[in-house]
Amino acid sequence: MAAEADHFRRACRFPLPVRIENLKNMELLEHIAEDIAVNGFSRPVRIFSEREIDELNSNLEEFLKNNKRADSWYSAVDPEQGENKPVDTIYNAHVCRPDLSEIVENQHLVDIATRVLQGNVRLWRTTFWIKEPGARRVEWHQDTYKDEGLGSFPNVNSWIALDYANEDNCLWFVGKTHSEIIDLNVFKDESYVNDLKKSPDLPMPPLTGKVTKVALKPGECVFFDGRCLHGSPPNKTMNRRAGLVARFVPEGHDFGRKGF
Ligand SMILES: O=C(O)CCC(=O)C(=O)O
Repeated sequence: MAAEADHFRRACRFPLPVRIENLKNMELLEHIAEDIAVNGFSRPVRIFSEREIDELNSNLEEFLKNNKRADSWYSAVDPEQGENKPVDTIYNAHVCRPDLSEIVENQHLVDIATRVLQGNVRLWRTTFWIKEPGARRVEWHQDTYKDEGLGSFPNVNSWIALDYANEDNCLWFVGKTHSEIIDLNVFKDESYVNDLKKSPDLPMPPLTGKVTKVALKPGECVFFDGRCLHGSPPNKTMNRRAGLVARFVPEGHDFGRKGF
């Protein structure tokens, strides 16, 4: 993380991580928008204070325990050895929990999405990503919703850390990959698939590019274009690593019947 932090520090005179209140400062908003335009993902931004995130976590504790489900869509290749517990998700919890919809439709998040997408936005979907100790990697992917046939569309995601997401289990991005859709055959590359089989770790991506690991503390957030190639390593820590992602799209974007 040190190299990435240095890169951001050089690019911006604000200390890291920047605080969401400072977004009233248009200059900072511009920096975040520029991060995403250039690299596909942003520097870490603090959304909630420690007290606020502790309170949110205690309000969510039972809900997460009772509603999380083992997911599998992100996994094309199982490792032949090593721990490989599923990743748990909860989709669109904001629809039934007004406290969550208030959080994800927070004006600061909407302001960033509006600036990045250059027009009015709407919240499209949310997902809790819950990695208990031993939960597997999320393989390298672009959020193009292949199964739903949604393809490439303008979007901005805010992934808010509920727990510590350290360099070894946070989101990893390959910068500058958000401007085109990667051919699915790239993910079938023999040496990449062999790496996936050999070990439960997240291998190097199947294309050339700079990998940046955006470590976050509870209450911090990374913004990204879903088309920026991303993934996350297995959770080898003794603690849960959970995050809540809110996905924004242009207000008038029509997904047809499937995308709601
Ligand atoms: O939380 C993770 O590990 C994966 C998140 C992700 O792929 C996403 O939000 O699109």
